[in-house]
Amino acid sequence: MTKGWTRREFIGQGLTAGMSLGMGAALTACGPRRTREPEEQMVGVGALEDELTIYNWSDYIGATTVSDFENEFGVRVIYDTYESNEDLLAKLQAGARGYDLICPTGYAVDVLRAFDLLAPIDRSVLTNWGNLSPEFLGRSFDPENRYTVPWLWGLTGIAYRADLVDPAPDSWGVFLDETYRGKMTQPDDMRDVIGCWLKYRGYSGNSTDPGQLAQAKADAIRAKQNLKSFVSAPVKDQLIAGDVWIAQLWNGDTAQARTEEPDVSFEIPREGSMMYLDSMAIPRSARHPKAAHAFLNFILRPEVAAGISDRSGYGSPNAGAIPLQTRVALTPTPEEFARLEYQEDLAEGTALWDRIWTEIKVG
Ligand code: SPD
Repeated sequence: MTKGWTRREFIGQGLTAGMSLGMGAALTACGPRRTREPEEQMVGVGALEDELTIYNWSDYIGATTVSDFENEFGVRVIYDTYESNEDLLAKLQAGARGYDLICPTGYAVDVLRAFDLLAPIDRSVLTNWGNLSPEFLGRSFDPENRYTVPWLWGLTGIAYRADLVDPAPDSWGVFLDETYRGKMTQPDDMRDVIGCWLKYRGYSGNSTDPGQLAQAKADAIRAKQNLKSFVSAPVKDQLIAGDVWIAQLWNGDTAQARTEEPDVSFEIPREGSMMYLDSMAIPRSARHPKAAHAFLNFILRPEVAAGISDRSGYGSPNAGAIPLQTRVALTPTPEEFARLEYQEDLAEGTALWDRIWTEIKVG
């Protein structure tokens, strides 16, 4: 039903369903859910299509994952990247149809499913499925894993230059401190920025309480005066160059920066933080479902999953990959794990988050 929607129609449908878009970017889910019954997709074992188009986060794959797949399966891969769930959703919302595989975060899967934009996965051809660790299966955004294959998990924390910052920042409150004004960044990511300010005040990073969100907004606007910018992936180079000293950043991106600049360190703030699971999914408009399934089964091989985790610095949900990894990801201690909270769908609270994020960005 969503195929061929214009942006305006999509937004209109979203608002009808109780959804909203902030800054022309965030497509988020709440309100009435899809009506389509669960279904099976049977892709069978026939000849693969000769092409596969993947749309993934930047810096989020192994060094040879794509070329190894191309060589073994004789499929040409077109690989494109994005920097946020909002970018991904906006692209799909604008009617992009060329993608065979995408990599949304859990709460974005909720949105895609609500709009019936995902095709079910044929698990019968995923012979390597059993390598996945059970703790990453059956998450709330896809309880039966009908639509998603876990890819990587990560968390947001504070990356900083240990040679330039003293003491080490251990609180989200560092972004309110003028000492490092102009040398700090936060990601261009609504869920992470508002989430951190909620955590700072002791609330859930998924809160939809208007009073708590008003407090988070006030903190975020105050912190913004001290920021160089809201920036996501490019901040790695800025940390390496010393243009940025303190950044709210994801653990894997921090690990990537650290391979070039050993003084890049990482802290999980004492108030706690958010974690997430990103998963591969097949858009309903995919043109190469057999090749997509072949790729999914390929990345479920332990050695392939290990290569993806090693290169990106993010945690692998593949239990078989862990002993094969050559680089240990920046992994939380059990005590730090206890302070982490999964980012979940905001449902009816989405419109309020969108509005607050808009106000933060223009405030
Ligand atoms: N460079 C890849 C970063 C992937 C981050 N994905 C999840 C973001 C959740 N807010």
